[in-house]
Amino acid sequence: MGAAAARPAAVRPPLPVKLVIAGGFGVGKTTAVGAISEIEPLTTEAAITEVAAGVDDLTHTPLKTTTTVAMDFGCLTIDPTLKLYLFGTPGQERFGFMWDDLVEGAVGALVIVDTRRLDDCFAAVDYFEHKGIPFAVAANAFDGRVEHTLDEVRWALDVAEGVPLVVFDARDTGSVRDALLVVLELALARTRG
Ligand SMILES: Nc1nc2c(ncn2[C@@H]2O[C@H](COP(=O)(O)OP(=O)(O)O)[C@@H](O)[C@H]2O)c(=O)[nH]1
Ligand SMILES: [Mg+2]
Repeated sequence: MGAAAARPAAVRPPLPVKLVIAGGFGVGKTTAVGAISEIEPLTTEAAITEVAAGVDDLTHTPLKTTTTVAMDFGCLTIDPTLKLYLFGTPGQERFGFMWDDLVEGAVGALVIVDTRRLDDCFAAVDYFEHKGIPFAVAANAFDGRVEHTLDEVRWALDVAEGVPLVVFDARDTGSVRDALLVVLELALARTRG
């Protein structure tokens, strides 16, 4: 018997589980990773340039002065057996080529949407639908409210019946945690078949 097998369960390192935090520009991905990560989140924010300012719609995010150019990274220990590694996607479509690499090995995804800009959010939902990666959709309650009922959001984004849809606050640790647990449940249900 190898040394590893003889070790008691308590000292075994937690199982690493990769989850992706996706969604369009300015929906709250970096905010969510920052709210939940137990390590100082690694972000690749860069100042929004004059050029990008014309490309990325800042109407609803006027205070946003930085944008994620590669990804966000954070982690969260769920219990002694399980640790989540969170990978936040860059939101802009011109970085779309990175998504296939970023989702490699992920067991699930949380797709964050801003209900004031549903048009910008469809691409991310569509992406995970086609990839066959289990995902949940989380409407970020900017200023404590969402613009539409969840039924309207589900209809507008064409979210399938089996895909959980929740309202959350990207700035609130407990709220982000609850949303991630929904994704985890979904992923575990998938592995159990
Ligand atoms: N009022 C409010 N602002 C938020 C919320 N979530 C994010 N923000 C702000 O919205 C902007 C975009 O968030 P960010 O996390 O950078 O979006 P990302 O592009 O998806 O990473 C930032 O200025 C955040 O401070 C929220 O729930 N309520
Ligand atoms: Mg970001």
